[in-house]
Amino acid sequence: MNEDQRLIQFEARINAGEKIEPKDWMPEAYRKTLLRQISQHAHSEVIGMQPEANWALRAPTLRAKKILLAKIQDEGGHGLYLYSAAETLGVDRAEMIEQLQQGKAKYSSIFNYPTLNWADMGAIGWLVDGAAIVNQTMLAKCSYGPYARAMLRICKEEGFHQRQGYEIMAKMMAGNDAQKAMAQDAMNCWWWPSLMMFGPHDADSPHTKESMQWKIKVESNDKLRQRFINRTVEQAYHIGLTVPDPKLKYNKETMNWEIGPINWDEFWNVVKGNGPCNHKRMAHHIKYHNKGQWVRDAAIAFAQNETFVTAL
Ligand code: BYC
Repeated sequence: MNEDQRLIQFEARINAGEKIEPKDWMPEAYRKTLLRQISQHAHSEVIGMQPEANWALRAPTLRAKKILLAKIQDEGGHGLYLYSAAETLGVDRAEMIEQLQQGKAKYSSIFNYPTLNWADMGAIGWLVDGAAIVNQTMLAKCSYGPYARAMLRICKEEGFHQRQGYEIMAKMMAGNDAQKAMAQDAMNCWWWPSLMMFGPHDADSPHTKESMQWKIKVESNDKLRQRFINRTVEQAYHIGLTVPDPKLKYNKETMNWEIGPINWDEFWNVVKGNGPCNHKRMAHHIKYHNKGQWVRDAAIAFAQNETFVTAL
């Protein structure tokens, strides 16, 4: 078969709803897009541990601390599933991490904002994990088998994360005026950056068309963002939080909550490395990655020794 015939067969498999597996033939552009997206996703999970770890030693109760520690550990696990899924496309984890540290690979814009008080933990769980679930439930239907399967496991855990965050917000909104003000402040800080997590509007998204054709994404950035808005506005109202958007209005015909304009200058500024915490996040990652070098060396030495002993 020549390249054109292979492409026709590949697209027919995708249109028939089949999963593409690592050893199957795939166009180079499909492999590259997946590698870019899955590695970015893996980096996001790992960098996303940092804003939450900031509160691991300051959680207000033992219960809250145990839940937070479990959540942070889950995020590390998600990173591992995702690096493993990305490795099936022919690049190893060390190389992906090098790309991240050299600024050649991205991670989600959302993790460049600071977590200054406990309500920020609530907002991350409720809004950030809430947005991630909407995006990842869609990605569980992705045409690439290893990515889709990783998403199934991740989404189950994200459900708990989202409820953990909503519980923190609901508790604060049932508290005194100062606690209510903290929760509202966190809502004000995290609402717009959470909407930006879904990426640029469809018309400005260079990858959406091809990614949807190959079912890497099965729904567009705007469609997912709208689903998240509709869910979250109701949840905010239920516990007495105000959505920080004076233009927010319900459209009875489309049954959608319509929002005011998103500040895309802020988004691109953060993506380009100029958000409030970009430098801090990367410096922390590099420092602790280097500190862990002895663990990786020891693991490799152990594996080599095992091979040596088995060979004897
Ligand atoms: N941040 O054509 P587009 C979590 C970039 S972690 C930064 O729409 P695509 C959690 C995009 O890469 C879960 N960059 O791209 C963890 C592209 O740039 P390049 C995180 C963004 O890929 C710990 C350009 O903009 N979730 O839940 O078709 C604690 C044009 O965009 C962003 C994921 O990673 C962004 N937000 O669609 C708590 C989801 N958005 O590469 C919670 C996986 C866009 O051409 N990723 N860009 O230079 C995806 O689903 C897709 O990649 C996106 C973007 C929807 C994000």
